[in-house]
Amino acid sequence: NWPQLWDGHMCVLKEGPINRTKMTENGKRLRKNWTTSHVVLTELFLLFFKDAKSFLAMKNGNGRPELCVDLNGALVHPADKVSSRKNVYVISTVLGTQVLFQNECNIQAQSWLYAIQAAISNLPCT
Ligand code: I3P
Repeated sequence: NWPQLWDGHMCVLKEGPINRTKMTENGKRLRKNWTTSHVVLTELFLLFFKDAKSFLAMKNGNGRPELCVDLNGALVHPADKVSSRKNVYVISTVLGTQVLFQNECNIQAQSWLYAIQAAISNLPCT
């Protein structure tokens, strides 16, 4: 028996496709591996799914996200120097994970930045 992340009361603040890669885990740099994910912003977590279908499946009790970023105490800011891509932002968590996200469209990328910043600032550990 596995605990379920989705309790039916979780509120989706924003969702949609985004390019992302993990860059650091437990404070250690990883080799980047960019993929397109379906990302779901909730009040507590930024969830990365393979696609929108996988998110739907999880809501029905099947499966889990590929990556779950704890927003409590996290930081998000522009990260131009760590990638050759444009419109790259980094989320850093208290546990030493860093995830980069990127969109070719700067308005799209920025709207994710603002939504994530707003969610973080509503959490106790800021
Ligand atoms: C990496 C891959 C990444 C790239 C990274 C490369 O090569 O091309 O997309 O990051 O650049 O090393 P490989 O596939 O062989 O691991 P960006 O696209 O973010 O620039 P880096 O070495 O400058 O991090």
